Amino acid sequence: MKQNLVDYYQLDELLSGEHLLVRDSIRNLASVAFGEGIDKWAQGHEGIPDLMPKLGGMGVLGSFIPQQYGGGGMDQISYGIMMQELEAVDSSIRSAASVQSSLVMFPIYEYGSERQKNDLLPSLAAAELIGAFGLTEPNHGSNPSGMETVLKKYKDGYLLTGAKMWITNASVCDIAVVWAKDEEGQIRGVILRKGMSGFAVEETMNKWSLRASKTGSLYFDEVYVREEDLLPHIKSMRGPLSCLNSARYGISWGVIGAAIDCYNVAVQYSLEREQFGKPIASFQLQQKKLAEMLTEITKAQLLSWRLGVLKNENRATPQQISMAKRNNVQMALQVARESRQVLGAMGIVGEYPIMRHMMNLESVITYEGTHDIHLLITGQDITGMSAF
Ligand code: TGC
Ligand code: FAD
Repeated sequence: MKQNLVDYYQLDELLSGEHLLVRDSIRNLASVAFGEGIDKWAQGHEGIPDLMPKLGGMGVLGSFIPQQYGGGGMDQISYGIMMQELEAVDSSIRSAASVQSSLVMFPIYEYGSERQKNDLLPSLAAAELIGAFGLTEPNHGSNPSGMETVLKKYKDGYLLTGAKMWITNASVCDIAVVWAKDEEGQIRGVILRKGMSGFAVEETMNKWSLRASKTGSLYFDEVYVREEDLLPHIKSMRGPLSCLNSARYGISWGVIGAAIDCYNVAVQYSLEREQFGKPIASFQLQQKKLAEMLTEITKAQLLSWRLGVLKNENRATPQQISMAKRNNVQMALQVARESRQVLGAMGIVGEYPIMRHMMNLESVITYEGTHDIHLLITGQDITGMSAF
């Protein structure tokens, strides 16, 4: 994997010394740990060996969680930069880090009891525990409020019944933060542990996208959960949706990494490949592709950087996050498609990362809210009217 800097608007000047250090070190660490094997793992639909311990060792799990709970105590821009450097290698790697950080550690930190935080967050940061986040169901994807997974009062606790589908790290998780409706119709977060009676997992195979990531289903057949297994400080859809804000923000940065990786390969290839006695880089049509890619990457960088500043100040709205997630994923997918064309037939082989990024991004444009849903969120913000 080869990844050079793309900094057309001197955005590095807006980053602190710590941000630059984070970027350079995660870039190197991720490249060494995963760069060489990623094509083989993705082609083989294999899990990445020791993925979570390696991510834990890099300090990318819960980088924004305070240090007293084992996190990195870093700011939101550092988190975004980490996601960018991981996704420059493969979206599967960023996925694993964003689920653990934004979808498992974040809700425990934000809505958990002091005991839950002390018990779980340091182990999640160190990857001694692997977490999963269960919101999507077989019948409810874009509309999670319709969820059918239920919590019914039983003795001193509850019985959890239902199923979640398309869950990253389902088959390898030690714990799962699962969202369910209680008898009053309130949305509750439940922390399940592997091995609980009635809790089963199943891996989803045969994916053409995110092939190096583990995806699966979670099944709950009257799983007995104690009161202390519930997140005490949230009883609303605001719980899971606020986790999505954090993950979507990270994705807005992450996909820039994938786009830059594709763009760099396309530039290099166009300079080296000759047709009609000239480098293909000399043809206007190829230059148009490269110029547009660089323009779009630069615009996406500005969006994510500004969003990071707002997020650091606790001022980023969910709607602003939707705009950045939607724009930047679409941008990265477009860059991957155009880059693939620059490489001609060579664009489809595993020696180059482009096709793998492109296929991965087909999932990224769907998960964490589809491209359509994020547009409707913006539409609602403009008009005040819901078109869901
Ligand atoms: P709505 O009635 O609008 O809101 C219900 C309550 O939630 C609040 N809220 C939010 N709070 C924080 N952040 C947000 N983004 C929020 N959006 C809404 C809202 O204020 C209200 O609060 P309260 O206190 O009044 O109860 O909700 P709705 O049911 O109409 O749904 C709105 C909609 C469609 C936008 C939402 O459901 C949605 O975003 N759907 C997309 C589903 C989605 O993104 N699923 C992702 C699953 S996780 C995943 O994909 C992980 S991929 C992992 C990987 O990287 O590998
Ligand atoms: P649907 O909601 O059925 O949508 C199908 C199509 O209809 C889409 O194009 C959508 O945009 C469109 N549509 C839906 N509603 C409207 C509307 N009102 N107006 C216009 N168009 C509409 N979920 C988790 O909870 N945890 C995870 O860890 C997780 N990991 C994932 C990993 C992968 C690899 C994938 C692919 C998905 C993952 N998901 C996860 C699930 C993901 O969040 C959902 O796939 C996503 O929210 C969309 O739901 P759906 O697939 O059911 O599509």
